[in-house]
Amino acid sequence: MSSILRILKERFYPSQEYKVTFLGLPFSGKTTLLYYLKSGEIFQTIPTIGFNVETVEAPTSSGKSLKMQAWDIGTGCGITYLYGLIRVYLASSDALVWVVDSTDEPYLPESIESLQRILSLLDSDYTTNQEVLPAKKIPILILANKSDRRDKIPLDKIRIAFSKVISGRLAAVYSSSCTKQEPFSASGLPEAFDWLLFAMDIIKSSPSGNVQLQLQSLVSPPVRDPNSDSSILEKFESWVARVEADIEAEEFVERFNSFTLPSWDHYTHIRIAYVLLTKYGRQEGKDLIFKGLEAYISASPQTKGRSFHVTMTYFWVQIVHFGIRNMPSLPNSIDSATGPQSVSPSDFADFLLVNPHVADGNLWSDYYSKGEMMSPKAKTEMVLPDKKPLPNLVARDAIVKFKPLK
Ligand SMILES: Nc1nc2c(ncn2[C@@H]2O[C@H](COP(=O)(O)OP(=O)(O)OP(=O)(O)O)[C@@H](O)[C@H]2O)c(=O)[nH]1
Ligand SMILES: [Mg+2]
Repeated sequence: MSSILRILKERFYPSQEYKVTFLGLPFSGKTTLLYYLKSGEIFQTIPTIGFNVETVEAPTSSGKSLKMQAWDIGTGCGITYLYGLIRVYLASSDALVWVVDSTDEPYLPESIESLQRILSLLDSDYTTNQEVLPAKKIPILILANKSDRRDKIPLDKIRIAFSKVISGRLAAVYSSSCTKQEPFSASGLPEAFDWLLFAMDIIKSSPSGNVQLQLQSLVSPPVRDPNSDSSILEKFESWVARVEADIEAEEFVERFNSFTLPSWDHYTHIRIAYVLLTKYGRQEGKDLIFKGLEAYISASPQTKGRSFHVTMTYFWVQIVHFGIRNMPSLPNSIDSATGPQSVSPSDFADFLLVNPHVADGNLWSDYYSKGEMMSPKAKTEMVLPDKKPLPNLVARDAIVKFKPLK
């Protein structure tokens, strides 16, 4: 199934450039780095859910520029639940940039352990292949980030700490910083990316050929890691397959309005939100979702025993709207008042690819306690989250439009 993901990734994000995945624990600075490379500016970020995909040009100390399609995998919801997805996305990457918050000593062991786990997963996927162990071949650039801060861990200490994990692999540790604190500094990056460019060039021209091609020709099924939350990955992959065979958006809306949808489950809810928000914009789309769901639940035999839940509906509308904003090229002007737009099913596949977390039906529990979400009040009126705030669209849009926050 993972091959479906790889094919879709290629279809929506074809690229002649190197494909590089930015990963690391939450708050390490991945998104700040991505948008610094994209625009030369430092933006105020918010924890990323879903992915940010940008074609960026990194400076190198040799003067060559490294053009790459960069995937910033948001770990704002925690990295643990993403391992299954990460291994799939990494399998079609040319390099991994592992970002470490070098001011956060208590979390250094967790950062090392997470990288170790990801590399072991990659290795185990391919142990049946005699010729190539991708995790040993894909260059790994470890950035000891936030090096502008006085309380940083010394670079040598970070190098030693990561040495065991990266031994035998094509890997290097560099310090880096991206900050708008005075004096403005973005340093260490040219040296670090020079190494990365060099390393990727070596692999590309290595006698064993292009790692990418070898990866694609592998047919062995991935080895399951019992500790990894692969259920999300499986669900997500089944969704992607489902989109391919799903009815067109127009028919989907008609059948929603006539209470005759092919099924009534989490996938259907997300597609309803996606189609109506992209077709009618935020204001009208939200009203149609609320009214439509309420009417559907009271009229259709498919929804027997269910009742309409205001806060849950609002939560998913917000997550889907945020996810649409996450897409590198917005399918339609979601906030415009220009009237209904046409939406193709492939847009929805693209949306899922960048926002795989929406397949997790329990995502709300990152924001709300069970007691709060299941309270009678939350059912009938919008209740604010009691664990952490919902993703903030205003801040996200500021990043998307590349306007520095004053
Ligand atoms: N001082 C300093 N702060 C930084 C640097 N890079 C990022 N930050 C700050 O660190 C915080 C987290 O940065 P993000 O880029 O959002 O981190 P992230 O890794 O994308 O986090 P998630 O999306 O949660 O996975 C923000 O407040 C940034 O301003 C840096 O080089 N120096
Ligand atoms: Mg981020």
